[in-house]
Amino acid sequence: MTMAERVERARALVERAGAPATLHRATEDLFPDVDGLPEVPLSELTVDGLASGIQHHGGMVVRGLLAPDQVEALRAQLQDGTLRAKQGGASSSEVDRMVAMLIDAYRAQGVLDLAERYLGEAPVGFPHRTVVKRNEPSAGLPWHQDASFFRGPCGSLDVWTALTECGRKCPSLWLVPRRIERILDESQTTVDASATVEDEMPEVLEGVEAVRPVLQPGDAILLDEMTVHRTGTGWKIPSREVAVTWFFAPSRLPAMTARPIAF
Ligand SMILES: O=C(O)CCC(=O)C(=O)O
Repeated sequence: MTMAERVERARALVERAGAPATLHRATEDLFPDVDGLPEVPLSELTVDGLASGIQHHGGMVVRGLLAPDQVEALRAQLQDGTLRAKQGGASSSEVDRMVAMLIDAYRAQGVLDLAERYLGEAPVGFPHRTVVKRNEPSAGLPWHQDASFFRGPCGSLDVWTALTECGRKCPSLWLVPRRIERILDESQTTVDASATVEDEMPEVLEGVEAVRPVLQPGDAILLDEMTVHRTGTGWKIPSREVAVTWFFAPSRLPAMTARPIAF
């Protein structure tokens, strides 16, 4: 599917969407003894585990979310650097191929199916938030919640997958391993650091320590728009490579200027 076809298909899904679909709720914490983020191999990832990780711990680590051959195929697309469609969906054949490859990999690994069961509907995304990227040390985001950018809670799912080792020689993410139910700074609309969020951090971190998972290629961090996180620290190599996709229920799509895409 080209990006234009994905935009068309998503338009139909969003038009058809009725009342907000029900997000899969974690009735209990399936990882009560875990202080940081729960970790499971992909073969043990269930929708209850996912809900528990995100809604009780602020996120979770999934080992081997992408297989080695999928990681290598995606990395091979990065010869010319980051591949990202424009917000409006303007694309190129390289970006179309990359998105198709990423979505096919998610489908083959059961991630699309899991996202659908968790979100309550077949998911859609945004073109500029479905990305395979190579970052250099100058890149990075400060502490934030994506709910600030999405203008409120929307029950999303973010899959942040390392394509190179991330955490020792280059950053993964720093995350607050607890559920935060309020938006710390609703006016944080850019990627600039927010003094309000910085002021809130001591309270947000009271009694817990921020975590910075060490990921092997193919390992992923799963989080949502309420998770307080930032780019990790510690660059010892020139670049890192990562695949990031935000999944949304069409009936709870944030009001963004970008046009959604179907997977
Ligand atoms: O990739 C990163 O370092 C940060 C990504 C992030 O925080 C986000 O997409 O919300």
